[in-house]
Amino acid sequence: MAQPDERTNYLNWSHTVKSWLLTTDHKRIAILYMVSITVMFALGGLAAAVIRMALVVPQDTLIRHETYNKMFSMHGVIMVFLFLVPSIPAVLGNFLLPLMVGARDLAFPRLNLLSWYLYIIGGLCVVGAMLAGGVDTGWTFYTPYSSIYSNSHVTLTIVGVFIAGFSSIATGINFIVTTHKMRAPGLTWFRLPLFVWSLYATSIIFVLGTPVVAITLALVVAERVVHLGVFDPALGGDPILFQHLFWFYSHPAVYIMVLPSMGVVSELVPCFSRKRAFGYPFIAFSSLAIAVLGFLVWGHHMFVSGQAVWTGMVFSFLSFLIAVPSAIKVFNWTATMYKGRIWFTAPMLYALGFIGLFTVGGLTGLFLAALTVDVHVHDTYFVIAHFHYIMVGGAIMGYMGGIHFWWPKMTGRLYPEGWAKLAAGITFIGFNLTFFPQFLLGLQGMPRRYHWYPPEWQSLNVLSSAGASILAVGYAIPLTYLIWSLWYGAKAGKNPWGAVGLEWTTTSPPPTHNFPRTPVVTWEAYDYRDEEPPTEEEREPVSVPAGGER
Ligand code: HEM
Ligand SMILES: [Cu+2]
Repeated sequence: MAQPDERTNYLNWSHTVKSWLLTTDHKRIAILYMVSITVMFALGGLAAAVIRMALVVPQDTLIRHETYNKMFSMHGVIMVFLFLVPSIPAVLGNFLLPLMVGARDLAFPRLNLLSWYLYIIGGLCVVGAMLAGGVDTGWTFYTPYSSIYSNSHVTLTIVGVFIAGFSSIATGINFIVTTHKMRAPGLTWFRLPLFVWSLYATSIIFVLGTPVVAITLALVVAERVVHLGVFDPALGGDPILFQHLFWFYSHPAVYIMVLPSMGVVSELVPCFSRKRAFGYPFIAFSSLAIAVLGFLVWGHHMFVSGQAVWTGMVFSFLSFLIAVPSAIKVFNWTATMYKGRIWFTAPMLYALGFIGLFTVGGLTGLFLAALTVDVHVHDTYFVIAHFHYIMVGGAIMGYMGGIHFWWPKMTGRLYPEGWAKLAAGITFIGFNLTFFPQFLLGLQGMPRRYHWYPPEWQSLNVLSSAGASILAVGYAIPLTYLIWSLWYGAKAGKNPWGAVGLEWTTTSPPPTHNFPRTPVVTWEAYDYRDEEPPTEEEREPVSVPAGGER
């Protein structure tokens, strides 16, 4: 087998800083994003560590309450806007979409580079605001606190989130156009990998939702700076209007965070069960259904805001509906595994972790969607546990699974599988130990965002903090061996998992233009007919000269 690193590929054709900072290659931009979001994850994680340390004792001995408020705000803002939202789309999506559809790049390569710069500028504003003294509004920026009373760095933080929002919009437009226009000959919509469907659905939310939050946040700044009067009742405004506008984006945004992970899991499960994906069209359309329904349920965040009870009931009902497409996915993954020859690789362990933990998150979402239950547990640790089960247990597990699955493709190197399995196990245990006690705390009435609590809640809080330290170890191990593998890892062939999908037909790491010739697709998605992984020759695509078709 020809060793990939003997030829030029997207990584080694030039090593200059300029060739990286001015690249329009989707694969290099994906790497730039991967490095930047990892830094953000570390910053957000640091804030989480301070929060959990402070909560070990019922009274604050470690930090003052202003600092505590700033820590959870910084944690939320960074994790949501600068880590989870861009994570899978901007890293794995950027890298894989053109490879998966058999194209040379995204439709608008320079827009792609611009999106990274916007992300960096936005990120610098947010980090700058943190360094200048921080923000204390929570990631939700609720008015009138954010618009009138807070004397922290609300404006700079919002400017950062606003700018980073445009990077999401640019990515969304790029993905939508690429999926429509750049598919290789023979790659019909229903032959697309399910990951592409999930990116497509996510992109719809990017394009339709992000402008709303951008405008809303811009209005908060206008209100702070020139006292516009949109949210301030004294000036004829309405503070509840902010909540409507904010959640109109931010509920769909939770699906920005989890849909791409679902897409990753839809790739991993068939590959490591050596079976065709069960119910392909259902998985594909449930992504679109989630994208559409996601825009109709925002009021479930506002059950106790004083909105009419009838309105609450409608939102409650609609929120139950959105669980249906999520459940369809879980059902189909399970059915795909049924009677499959399951191969317990590290990526598959993460995928299994995703399925279990996402299900817990989704089911507790239904508790919260029940109007009468939510009145009791709104703004308690129950809500915190719910969304961490989905965003950490789900979205981040999916991201880790995807990184482990495609790492050999992205870098041309293999990582030590034993360490990877160990890390997946530690993550799973640490995660549950951190967040399961929070369900119990929430049910006992512990409110979120408080740093003082009665002593009877201490043991559960200590458990949670202990779990967080284990979780941190679970994330530190992959960081170490993945970096290690860049120099010392065994060389990866084209297709170490015997997976189907166009990205596995090119060398690892891929050449700058992805495929020597434009591939022609003659097979259906997830064509895992044999129990044994197929050989490389069997998966070699039929080829026509590059550019010959379009
Ligand atoms: C089965 C689908 C889901 C349902 C029915 C559901 C329901 C709910 C409800 C009713 C709340 C409001 C609770 C309250 O504030 O009192 C909530 C909060 C939340 N959910 Fe979900 N959810 C679902 C899925 C998700 C997903 C997929 C994510 C993330 C990827 C997510 C993230 C969040 C977040 C971040 C909050 C809290 C926001 C905040 O107040 O800071 N949820 N969920
Ligand atoms: Cu919601």
